[in-house]
Amino acid sequence: TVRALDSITSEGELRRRAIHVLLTNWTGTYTVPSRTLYPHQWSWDSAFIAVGTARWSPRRARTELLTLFGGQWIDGRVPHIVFNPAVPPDAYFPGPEFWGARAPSGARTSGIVQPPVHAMAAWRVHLAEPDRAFLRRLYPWLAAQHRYLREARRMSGTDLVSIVHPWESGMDNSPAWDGPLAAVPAPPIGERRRDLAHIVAAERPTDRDYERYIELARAYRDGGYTGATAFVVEDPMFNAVYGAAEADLARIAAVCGADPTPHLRRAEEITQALLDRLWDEENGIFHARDVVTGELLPADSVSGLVPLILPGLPADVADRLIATAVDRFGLGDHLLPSYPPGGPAFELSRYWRGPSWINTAWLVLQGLRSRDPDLAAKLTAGMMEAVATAGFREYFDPITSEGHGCRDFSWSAALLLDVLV
Ligand code: 9YW
Repeated sequence: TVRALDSITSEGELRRRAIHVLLTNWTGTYTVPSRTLYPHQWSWDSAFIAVGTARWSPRRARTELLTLFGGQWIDGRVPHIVFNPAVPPDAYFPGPEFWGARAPSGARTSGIVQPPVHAMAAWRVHLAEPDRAFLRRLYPWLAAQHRYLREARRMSGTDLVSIVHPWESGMDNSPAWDGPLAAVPAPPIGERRRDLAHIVAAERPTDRDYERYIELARAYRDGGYTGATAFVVEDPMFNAVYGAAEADLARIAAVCGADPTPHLRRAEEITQALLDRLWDEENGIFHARDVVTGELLPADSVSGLVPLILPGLPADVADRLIATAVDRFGLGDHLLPSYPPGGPAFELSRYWRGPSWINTAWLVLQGLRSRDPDLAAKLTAGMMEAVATAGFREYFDPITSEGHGCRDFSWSAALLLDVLV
């Protein structure tokens, strides 16, 4: 059976296999998320990959991040995909022709962003092997990335930043987006989806989802990659990561001889704005807010647990979040699902509508470690159990740990290496 074939027994073997995945997916300057599905450089994937790569080759981890920032735009944004010119243009859709964008370096890129986990990653890479020259090089680029978010994306006029496309959340087809997406007109895309050549349709977003993703991306592109789209949302994970990254930027600034105080102040402001605007006191979880309608979006998702990583989150809120994670997401029993198994939109194997992902588990783990070491140990064990059972798959059945999506998925390998240490 698949289980027997893929069963990995010892931690040493797990580590060896994780490094093997990262070696196989390394291109010389960056790591592809997957050889089959994602042949270019993805923004938040690279940050997670750098965290794990730092555990065995800090030099490669530094290269990974520096390569990604080679795709940064003048306005500071770090695009969600930096296209590899050596890969045939039709290998991935929507590719470089669709986005029609170029960074000052000449790199062809997309025009949207992903959760800004990069300062968190840079700090961890530095901790693995202190290198002040690396931080000095990256710090202005990280600061510019955050400046872009602050100046172009505070669309509600508060301290929270908005995403203008579900792809920017990193959780494409989360049930949280069902409401705002339904309001987006969806003409047929007339292009063949490349993902369905590799993965069965039942485990991926639907064609209707894709039609809307393409329509939103097209509208944003045609507006010169500025302003709003029909989808403007404040997402808890995106903002929590943004706040935690400001706290790490303060540490990086201090090493570089720069003033850390503006970063610390912003981390506090973002934390307070999350509490004011996205905390759902009745349900004990953070919910996304639709900036177009002003309404809080009702669906629970793992995104709403990620604010646990904020160093300044009040203890009573953290306690309630942990209770929600245990009661509704089964934290402690199995690997953290992307959507609660008892919820009305739950699907066992469809992408971000239920399956467990290693990266969101890792983010929650960063917030759990100091707050509840026992639960943190259980979550780590769940991550190890999933990959030991199924291999380094893209996502996992939250109940049985059966693997789904592509194999040899880079962040699953990288973040496992990080928690094995
Ligand atoms: C896509 C690469 C990306 C991730 C996203 C995940 C998926 C679909 O794959 O996006 O084609 O970009 O949802 O979080 O970065 O691994």
